[in-house]
Amino acid sequence: MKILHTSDWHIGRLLYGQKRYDEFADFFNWLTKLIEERCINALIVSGDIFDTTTPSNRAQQLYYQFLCKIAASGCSHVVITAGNHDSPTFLNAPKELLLSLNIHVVGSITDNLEDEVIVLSDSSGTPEAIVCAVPYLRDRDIRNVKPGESMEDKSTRLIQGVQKHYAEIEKIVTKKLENQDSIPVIGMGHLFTAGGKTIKDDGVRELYVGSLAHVGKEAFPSNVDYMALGHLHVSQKVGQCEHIRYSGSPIPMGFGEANQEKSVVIVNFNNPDLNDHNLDIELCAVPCFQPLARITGTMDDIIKNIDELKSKNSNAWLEIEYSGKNIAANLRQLLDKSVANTDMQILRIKNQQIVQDLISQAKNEQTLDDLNEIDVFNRLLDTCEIVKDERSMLMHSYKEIITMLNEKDINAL
Ligand SMILES: [Mn+2]
Repeated sequence: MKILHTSDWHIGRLLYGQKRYDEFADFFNWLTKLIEERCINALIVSGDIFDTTTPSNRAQQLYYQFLCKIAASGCSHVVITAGNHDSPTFLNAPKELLLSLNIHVVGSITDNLEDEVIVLSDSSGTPEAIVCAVPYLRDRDIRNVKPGESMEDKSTRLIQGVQKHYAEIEKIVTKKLENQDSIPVIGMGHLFTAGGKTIKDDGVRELYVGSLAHVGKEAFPSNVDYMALGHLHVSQKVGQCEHIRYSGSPIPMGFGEANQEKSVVIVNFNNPDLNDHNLDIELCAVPCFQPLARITGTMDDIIKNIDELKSKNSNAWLEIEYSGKNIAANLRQLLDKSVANTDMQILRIKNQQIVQDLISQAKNEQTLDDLNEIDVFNRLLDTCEIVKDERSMLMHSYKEIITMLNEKDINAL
C-alpha cells in the first residue's frame, strides 16, 4: 500500500488580486503524473481544498478535472476531508457521485462517527487500509458552550473535545481491526498540533480563537500507522515523530514563503513491521511553477536585485518594499521602468517611507491592502481610547466574529 499525502491546496487563492489558476493547473498535472509514475494506491488530502467557501467556477473545474483524471488512473482510492477554509456542504454536495469513482469526501462530522472511518478495499473486496477521515472540527462540533466560562475553560474544553473525538475514532478502528489481518491505519486531521511551525505571511488562519494551547500529538489514535495532517503550510513532522506529518501547502500562499521548498509525502506501508511505524516516508519536492521574490531595501538595493533577476531572464512576481531614508515619490515609475520588457511583474510596492510619515501624522491615506482586519480593529480601539483591561476581551469577541464570518457556510441552504 502506497499513499500520497497532500493538503492545503487553497484552489482559487489570489495573491494581491492576481489569479493563480495556471499554477494550480500545473500542480495538478504534475501531481497526476507523479501518482501514475509512483504507482500510488491512495491519495489522501487533509483539508483546505479551496481557499474560500464559495469557490469560482474555474476553481471547481480544476478540482473536478483533476479528480476525474485520478479516478481513471491506477490510483484506486481518494480520501478528501474539509479544512477550515472549505465549505462542508459544498464539498459534500457531489459526495455520492464521487463515491461511485471511489473518491471519499468527508466535509463535516455527522451523527455517526463510523462515517469517518473508511475501509479501503481492493478490487476483490479485501480490505487494504483503514482511513480515519477526520475533517476540521469546528468549535460547535466539539464543544458545548457553557455560561460564564472563562477563556481558559473554553480552551481546555476545545482540546478535550478534539481528544474525545479521536478517542472514539480509535475505538471504532480497534473494533474493525479485530477480525482482520494487519492492514495500515491512516489518520487524518486538520488542526494546529502543539509545537507546530508557521511563518509570517503563510496564510494560516487562526482556528479556535483565543485558544493558545494546541492539541498535543497524544490525542491522535495510538493504532494509527501514519497521521496525515493539514492546516500548517510548512512541511513538517510533529514532535520528532516521523509518522505524524504536515505535508504543507504545495504552492506558496504568500511572499513570505517565496523561498520555501514545497512538497507532498509518499508513504509506503509495504514494510513488514507496521507496529513500529516502520514506514518508508519520502518527501517529493513540488516544482516551483511561478517564482515569487520579495525585494526590500534602498532604491539601489532594489534596482540591483531586479537587474540580477533580469540577467537570469526571471519571470518572477515581485513584492517590493522600499525602506530607504529619502522620500521616493516616483518609486512606482522607476520600478515599472526597471521591469519593462521583462517577464517579471510587480504585484505590490510598499513604500515604508510614506507609511512611516503617515503613521506619525494622521494614519490616513494608507490603503486597506496594508492592514489586516485585526489592525483595523486595533485602530478603532485606539480611537475610542479603550483601556488595556477591556481590550483583550473586545479583541477576543471581535476575532470570534471574524472566524464565524470566515467559516460561515453561506451557500449551505
Ligand atoms: Mn490551509
